[in-house]
Amino acid sequence: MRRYDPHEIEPKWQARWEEEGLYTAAKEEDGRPKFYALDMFPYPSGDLHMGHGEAFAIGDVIARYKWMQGFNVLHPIGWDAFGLPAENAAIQRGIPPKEWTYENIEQQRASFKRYGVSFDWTRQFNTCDPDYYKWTQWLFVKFFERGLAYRKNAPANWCPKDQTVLANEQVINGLCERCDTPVVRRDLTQWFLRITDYAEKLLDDMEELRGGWSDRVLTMQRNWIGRSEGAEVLFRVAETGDPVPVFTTRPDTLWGVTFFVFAPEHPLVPRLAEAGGRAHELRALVEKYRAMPLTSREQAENREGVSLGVRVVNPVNGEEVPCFVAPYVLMEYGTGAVMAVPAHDQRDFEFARENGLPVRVVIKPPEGPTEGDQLTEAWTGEGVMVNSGPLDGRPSPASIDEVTAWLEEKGLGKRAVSYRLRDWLISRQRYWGAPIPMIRCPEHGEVAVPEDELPVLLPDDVDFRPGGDSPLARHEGFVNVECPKCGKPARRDTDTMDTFVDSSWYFFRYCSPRFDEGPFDPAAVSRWMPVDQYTGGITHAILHLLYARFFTKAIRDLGLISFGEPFTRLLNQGMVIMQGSAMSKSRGNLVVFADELNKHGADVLRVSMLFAGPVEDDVDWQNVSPEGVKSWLGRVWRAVHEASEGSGPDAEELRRIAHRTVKVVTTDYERHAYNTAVAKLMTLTNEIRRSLDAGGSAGESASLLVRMIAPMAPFIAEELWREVLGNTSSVHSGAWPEFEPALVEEDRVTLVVQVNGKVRDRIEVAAAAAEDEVRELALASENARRAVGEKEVSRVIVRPPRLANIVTS
Ligand code: ANZ
Repeated sequence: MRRYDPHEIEPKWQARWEEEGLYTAAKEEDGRPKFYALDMFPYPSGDLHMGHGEAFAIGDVIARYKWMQGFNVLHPIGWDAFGLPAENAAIQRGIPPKEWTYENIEQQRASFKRYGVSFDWTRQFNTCDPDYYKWTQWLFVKFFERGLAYRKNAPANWCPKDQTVLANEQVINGLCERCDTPVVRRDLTQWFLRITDYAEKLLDDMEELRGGWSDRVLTMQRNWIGRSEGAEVLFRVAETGDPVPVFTTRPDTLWGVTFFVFAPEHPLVPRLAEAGGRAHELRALVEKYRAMPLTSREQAENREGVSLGVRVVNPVNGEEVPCFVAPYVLMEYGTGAVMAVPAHDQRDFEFARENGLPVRVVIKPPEGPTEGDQLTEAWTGEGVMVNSGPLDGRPSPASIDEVTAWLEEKGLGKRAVSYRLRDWLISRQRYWGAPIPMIRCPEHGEVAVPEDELPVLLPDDVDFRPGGDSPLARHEGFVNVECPKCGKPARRDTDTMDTFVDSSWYFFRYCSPRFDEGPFDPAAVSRWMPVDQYTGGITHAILHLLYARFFTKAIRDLGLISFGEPFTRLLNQGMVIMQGSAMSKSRGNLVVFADELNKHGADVLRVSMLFAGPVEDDVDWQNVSPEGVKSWLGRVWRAVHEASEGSGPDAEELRRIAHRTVKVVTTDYERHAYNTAVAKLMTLTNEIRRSLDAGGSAGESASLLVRMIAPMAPFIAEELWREVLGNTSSVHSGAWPEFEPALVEEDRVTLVVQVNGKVRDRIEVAAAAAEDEVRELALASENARRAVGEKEVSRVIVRPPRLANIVTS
């Protein structure tokens, strides 16, 4: 018998599959149901890393399993090839970004092939290909024509090191997400996409995604959009008569307003400071507040602020209260002004204490002090209303509606909804991105580049090093153009688009990647979309997914498609870490994917990643055991060889076990529980071994085993299937096994799962469940896992089939 040598069989099948065109999705309707399996496409910054090793093993198992079940699978790949990582790396190495990027793509492509990923390579594209970004630009122009893209002067987060603007979400604790440089504020005129127009739809349509997306991700999206219901209330400046609306979620606290706060950027601030006779003192302070990075202002511990010297009139009681400017009020939220209720809002409370302002209780807490000057913190709960004129004695929650109705009646306010979500700033002052296809004409203002002149190509001959102006702004030939409307001299926009724009529609392009009459062929999209299963890291749980959802809705409103959600099901795998922390070169705990691939081969590495734990959990490389997996696959190899030599049917008992395994492993594949599937397949391997050792046959069971391991370990499965079991067509096309119902019927008993002797769960199991299976089931129990919590499991005492006791240390 030949030895199991991955390095011999893997290159062979890689070449054969390519020759046979096994993974090219059918272009035409062929009677099979479609399945669009999508993996988040990679950045080409260097070769693949361990994280890719996990993510793409999962994505590939999903695709292959569907293939074997008879689906017409679309499993495409491309590269998210624009962006700062490529540009910075290229700057450090002195190679043009394009060259560097395409070299890395080739390297990653070769690694994917060695890893046995079943991509349809005929559909590959990269977002930096002019054939792709032409359509990114086209979509931008369509958005512009519909008023969804607009240019405005706005304060922006600026990273002095990367020389670019950052979105709020790219600023972490005041530092640049990429290089940890403190972020400063700059006023720039830039392009925005009006995602806020879709805030309500983005929220409402999440209903469609329930069940297909994890609650965790849905909650993250919901919080990001941040919908608040409340009222807009009209205050008036006593000295000038200016109306000032405020957004509040607590109109029931209107009688407790003791001061009023404006954001430093509020347009009324300069004029009011003038009116209050404080213009001079205020200017420098307001500038200081404005310069604070937006993200850190809200959390500013110091509740500083300055008096404006004017007062506003509270519409409910005619009371006049003093006005301030403070950095904790943001211009981007609500109306940029706040009615301050220190007794019931913690930030207002801190501000009042810091600045010696009165605190008036209007919602009586059930216990504790009720006098403003005795409070030690704001009371934000419910209570009975006091000091509130006509509403005294009412319960506070109910009065929110009453006050709002009363305000509406008097014309002093109205119901209002506010969102945390901001419009999406997409201008980047960098070279390696899709140029924004706009021209600025002195006469005609912002003019879109006409469709027949797209793409606006990125010139190759630029000085792409950062500093001062952006590289494109320094390129005379690029900048100076004629206005498409009047032909007079005009200037091109020299910014490029945020790469999140590129990745907001790539999944449409895969459906018809060479289509040249539009971003996609509507017929192809209606055939393949929406994506049936999207797989990728939890790090993209908010932005990428929100932007992709927004694009899908906007594209629908352009009339190009008829659905509004791009991804029916979403799977977020965990990260690959090392001894509890992220792998990195500087920490010295980096495991290099290519080295592991060279050492173990693709099948062993793939199964090792899948066996390491539930897909959603982080995988600690420390606990990954390629040696263990290699020895299992070696056992499979030998058992299948031996089984292929025998004749006659498998023993009844072995058949029962094998068919039962088909049943439970199929369920595991359905719920992406690959780790438990591997455990069950290991058990089946042992049973086959035992039968063979006893002189029995195992041909049927071996054939079932090979098919069940095929999605995870495609090379060894194909070798055994075709070369050893003598099949003529690939194991990967349409051979998922079915079980015989009569063989899987079994007696069920109740397994009691204990943690440290306490009963935590009861699970129905087969009366014949083996020790391994019982242990697996016990460890997989949600209730047991909750009881174990952070503790370490030291051993599991198993008395199959009725008892398992998990002992922690
Ligand atoms: C008075 C009040 C009394 C408030 C009270 C809260 C509690 P959410 O829930 O996050 O939507 N606010 C409004 N605009 C603001 C801005 N531009 N910058 C900072 N804070 C702002 O928060 C809504 C509340 O945040 C609003 O309701 C307002 O304070 C404040 F007992 O009004 B509230």
